[in-house]
Amino acid sequence: MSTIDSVLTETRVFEPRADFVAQANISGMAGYRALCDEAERDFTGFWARLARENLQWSRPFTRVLDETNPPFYKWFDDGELNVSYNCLDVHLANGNADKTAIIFESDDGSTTRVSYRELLARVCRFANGIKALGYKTGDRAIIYLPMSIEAVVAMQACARLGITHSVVFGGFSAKSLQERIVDVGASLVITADEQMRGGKRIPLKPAVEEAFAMGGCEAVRKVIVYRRTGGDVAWNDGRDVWMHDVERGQPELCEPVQVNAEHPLFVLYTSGSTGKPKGVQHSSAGYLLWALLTVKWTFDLKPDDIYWCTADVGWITGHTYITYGPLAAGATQVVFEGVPTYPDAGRFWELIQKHKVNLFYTAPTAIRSLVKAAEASPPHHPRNYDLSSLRVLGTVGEPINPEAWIWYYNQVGGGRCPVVDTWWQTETGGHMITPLPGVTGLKPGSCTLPLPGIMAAIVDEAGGDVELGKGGFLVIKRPWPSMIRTIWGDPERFKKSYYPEDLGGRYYLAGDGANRDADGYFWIMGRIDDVLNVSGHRLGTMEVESALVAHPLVAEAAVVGRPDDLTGEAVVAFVVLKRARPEGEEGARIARELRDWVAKEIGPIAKPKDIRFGDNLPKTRSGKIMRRLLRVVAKGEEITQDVSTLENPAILEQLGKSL
Ligand code: 6R9
Repeated sequence: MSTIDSVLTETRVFEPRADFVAQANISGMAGYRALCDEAERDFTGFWARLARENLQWSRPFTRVLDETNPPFYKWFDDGELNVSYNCLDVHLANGNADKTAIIFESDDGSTTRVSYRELLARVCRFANGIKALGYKTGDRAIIYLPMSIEAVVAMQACARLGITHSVVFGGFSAKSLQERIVDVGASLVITADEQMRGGKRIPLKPAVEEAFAMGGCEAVRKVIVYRRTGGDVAWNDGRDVWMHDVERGQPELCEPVQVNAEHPLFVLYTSGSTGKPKGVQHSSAGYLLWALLTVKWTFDLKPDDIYWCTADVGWITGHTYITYGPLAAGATQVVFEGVPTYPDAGRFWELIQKHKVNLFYTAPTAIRSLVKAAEASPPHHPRNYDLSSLRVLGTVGEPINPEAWIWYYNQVGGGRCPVVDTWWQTETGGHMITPLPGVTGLKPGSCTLPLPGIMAAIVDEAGGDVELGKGGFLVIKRPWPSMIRTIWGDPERFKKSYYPEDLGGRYYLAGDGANRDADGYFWIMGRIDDVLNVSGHRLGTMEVESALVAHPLVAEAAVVGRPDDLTGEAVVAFVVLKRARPEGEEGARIARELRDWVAKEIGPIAKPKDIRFGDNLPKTRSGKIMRRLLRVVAKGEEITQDVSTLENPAILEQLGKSL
């Protein structure tokens, strides 16, 4: 890794505007440095202060960080609190009972608003109902729901009772659902009859039936069903119960169960390097603290802001930046059921205009597809909407190529709004490396600097620091409150995956390669296994992708390595053009043009040996490109892996064809 040379040539810097800095929650480099210095000087004192100032404890902690059994760190571990109390009740006590908590925008465009008072009442009634069914602290519930107020209610109700939830994204298959029910040992499943996406009904409850038919789910006593569409569903009388019947007649007050700070709030499954998903276990207090602080810091949230994160609650982004962080911060947020392209490609912009959204958080893959859509359909270009309410734009999930960044900044943000490119992971619980809108000069494509208290660094194979400008492994040298506590049921795997002995067993290994420029800014090069070695030169797949996407014809590109006799590895590029997929002679001509382009942008070494054109790329339902599959396709091998998590499996065959 130490020989990675960053070949990104991005040099533009966008400094924060003085008027923004003046009003920012963390104001200017001096404000940022003061917090970083405090953390350096007195690490535990820094975190203790923040935890005391920002959370309501039913039993105050006296111990801050327990490092006696690394890497099983504990935070605030003699303290007690309730997460739902800290997200809801606190706002009733401070005069915000009637403030809107959620503006729910359904697929068909109707809007429902709930205030903090109403949301608390719903959470309490549902929690009381679950309690009446015999559930209690320590039980595990699987939540398999569409984007809805009900999903937030279900998660918060679990938190209120100390029931550990595990949300399974509604797009996941019955098989994935069954595996998670079994692994987490769930005794309760909360689902819906169907979900609505892009004007279509998609069944959910039938997948639960299918999962049960696969066996292993015998511990599940009840299936609670939210009636979303009223569609016909099979019913098991002893086991199934409607959500509205569970809530009916229940009191609007439910005493929160005070749990230990380390109590597992949730387990969320994520892909690892092997086929079996890992159940990432998060804590209660440490997790919530960072969810709350990062909402205030990264998005510069103000009391009157309208905030919108487009993620699904099935992903970590939806957990931290919809269900927990914004509510703990007392924000008003949009929760959106639908998809960005329905009824047309202007839906996001129309929603920002309609609800006067100030803080907008989405994924680079969404931005890239909207760039494409805006070019194909000029009426739905963001310039045709009033987006003047926007103040901060965010991205998450993958590196953003500078071209998409610039489009986002100019076309969506009107050249006025800072773009916070937030690097973090399911395992980190919240933002780790990100610009702060009133602090950091922005460089398109860089997630810039670590947040205060986050000891991010880049090291070599032996765990030694590398010099600025040299690439390496991204690590976090000290524990932080919202970190993963373990892999559910597999502490050994937790240790091996994230605290490898080669690095001394003390550094958290993120699994990303990264580089730091002369200003100390971090540039994420993609997953370690996505770094290519071509003729002894290391290349980030992301860098080649950035170069390709910079070409005027290219909408999206994914690059993988393929073993090559001559050069060790060869670059294979999968490309989606802004126009129809080219074939034959035309395809060959455009491929040549793109090769020369990459050679010009980066250097001849990065020239893709093989370019395949597709109508689309294989993506998970969360929008991540499945490079693992593309590597198989690039080698011309048959796909034997499970492709059930793919949004569009048919695309694989098309991409398998050489020109
Ligand atoms: C929050 C989330 C984590 C992986 C991570 C990295 C990539 C996320 C990024 C980014 C570059 C960013 N990633 N944010 N890469 N810049 N701003 O996405 O969690 O689904 O666990 O993915 O996503 O490779 O390691 P998760």
